[in-house]
Amino acid sequence: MITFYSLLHERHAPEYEFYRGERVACFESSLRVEYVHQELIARGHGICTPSSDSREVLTQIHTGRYLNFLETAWSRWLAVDPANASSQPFPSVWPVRTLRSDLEPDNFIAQLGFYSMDNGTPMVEGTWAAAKAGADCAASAAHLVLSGERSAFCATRPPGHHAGADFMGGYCFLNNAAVAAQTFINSGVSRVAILDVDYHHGNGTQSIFYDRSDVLFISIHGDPRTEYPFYLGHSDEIGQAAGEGFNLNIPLSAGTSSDIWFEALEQACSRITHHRAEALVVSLGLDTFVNDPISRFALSTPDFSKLGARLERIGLPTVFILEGGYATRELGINAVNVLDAFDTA
Ligand code: Q9C
Ligand code: ZN
Repeated sequence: MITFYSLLHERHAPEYEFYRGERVACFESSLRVEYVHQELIARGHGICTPSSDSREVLTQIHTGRYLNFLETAWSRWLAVDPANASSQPFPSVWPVRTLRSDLEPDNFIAQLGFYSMDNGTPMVEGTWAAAKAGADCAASAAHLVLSGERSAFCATRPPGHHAGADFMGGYCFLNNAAVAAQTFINSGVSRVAILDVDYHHGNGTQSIFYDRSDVLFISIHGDPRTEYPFYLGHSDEIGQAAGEGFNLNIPLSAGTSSDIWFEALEQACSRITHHRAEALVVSLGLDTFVNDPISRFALSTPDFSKLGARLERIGLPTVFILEGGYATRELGINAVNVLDAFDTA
């Protein structure tokens, strides 16, 4: 399967995040994509650098002021104090209920909270360049599939599915899956489905398309009553206005077996067929893996082949976007198992 990849991902390499009150090495590391890249080459997949500029489509997915914030964040962090060059900014205050989220404050840390859903999404100097390259890969993959290729894969990081129209979170900055889906729509595809199989609910993607009927969003994920992102992803979220009926959440308890997970996948696949989708975007998180360090489903390495084969049977032109997956050494094998099974099904 043709894969889009940019070395610029390496420029997003924060040193630490917070975990249970302590500073720990980032789970979402550069090595993740390097393992995927290695495995793609070992199994003979072609690798391309992105050929499309996602700037236009990004303005359809994200607000102008959020994009401007992200692009200029690092220089304004340095403007606060040049010594900030060697430290990672984290938000510490958020506009929750009763506080105003219409007025952007002038203070940089207050802005960071204004545009963040958590304090778990560290930013560094190269974050914008890496995230933008990922979005360019997503647009490129959709264009390749529009030109007649059956499928394409984006071996990108940072991931995207927690990022909404005007906020970052969950290691995500730009919503790559939304970029791919919107690229299909812009080229005249009337109905697109996004299937999010990451362990965590794709709150950003859901919120971006929640009132639209042209993009069906389906997510299978850890129940938000106990799992991140906690505040979205329940089964009663079905879409609103024109989008009513075009959002499907299948939350499963932490600890769910792979048999139950594949039953949920059947439900998702039949909804995609029923929607008469013309193209599919898969938010391919591999943190459903049994040995994932921050997630609690039980898929095995062979299960990822089973997933790829089932997705192929949907029969649609498909763009795969890498999302989460933190069992770093196994990530390449698990990801490429999905792609190889899709290719050979
Ligand atoms: N501090 C994705 O899989 N919290 N994001 C983890 C460790 C957030 C995961 C707890 C998990 C976000 C794309
Ligand atoms: Zn995840």
